[in-house]
Amino acid sequence: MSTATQTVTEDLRRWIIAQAEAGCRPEDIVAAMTKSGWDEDVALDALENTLRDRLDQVARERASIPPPVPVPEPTVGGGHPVLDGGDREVRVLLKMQSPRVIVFGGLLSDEECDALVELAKPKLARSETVVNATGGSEVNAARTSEGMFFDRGAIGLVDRIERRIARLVNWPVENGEGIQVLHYSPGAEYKPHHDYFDPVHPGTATILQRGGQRVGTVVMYLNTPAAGGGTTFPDVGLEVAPIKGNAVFFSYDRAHTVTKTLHGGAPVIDGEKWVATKWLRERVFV
Ligand code: PD2
Ligand code: ZN
Repeated sequence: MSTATQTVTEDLRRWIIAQAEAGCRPEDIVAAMTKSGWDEDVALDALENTLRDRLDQVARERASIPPPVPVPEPTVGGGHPVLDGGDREVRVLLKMQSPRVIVFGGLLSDEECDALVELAKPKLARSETVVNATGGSEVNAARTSEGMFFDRGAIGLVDRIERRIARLVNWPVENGEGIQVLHYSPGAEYKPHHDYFDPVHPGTATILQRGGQRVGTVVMYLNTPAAGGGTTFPDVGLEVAPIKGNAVFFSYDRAHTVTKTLHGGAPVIDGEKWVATKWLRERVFV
């Protein structure tokens, strides 16, 4: 092969990056290239340019990760398996560091679950998701559930649950959005998504005026579906079983995929599913 005809293709660049990221020494990469017919000068140039571009790319990606902010965090460091929810003891069933996920056992009593479902039933409407362009909301095929919102503190029951959650996750009750109750019929699901608002979308600035970013979520299971309906975290292959009265809490200290908080509601296979979701903001939610 003559030097003049040797063009550095995208495939070759990808191969060089793969070798370097697998820990290959530069001299070994060049040796492998010359062995397969590359001129040594061309190989050296290709290596240098490719790795410099790759380092620039990694630096740019790192720079675009926003700095972390304080997030709600239950007092689980002492290893106590039961937490004081103020008016109720709540069990810690699972703790995961990244993503930060904690599964609570018995956050709600059966009676509280049933009461939330009955209060929500007459008010259900097809669930909407945020429209990124405007900050408004609309019906979306990725979210085939029906739902309704309770204003914060709307009734005694809601207020009591909100205060229990605030105490458990050490986050002011005022920073919480109103509780949302969702109902899924068989086949309904909530495709994987992040609960934070993506800063690149034009509508986000408007949404953030009401208390800043979301930094935590509590999904409470109000019934136990016959089959399906778990809450999935695809980045780490975790699925939380939807058991009546239990809840999954997760936090995200920046609006970025590094938090690994991609999550979804798996399709309900048999029966129906009821949940109540509480989203927590950085500041007072007005
Ligand atoms: O219903 C669920 O399991 C679920 C899954 C993912 C709820 C939400 N997200 C949510 O309300 O944000
Ligand atoms: Zn969600």
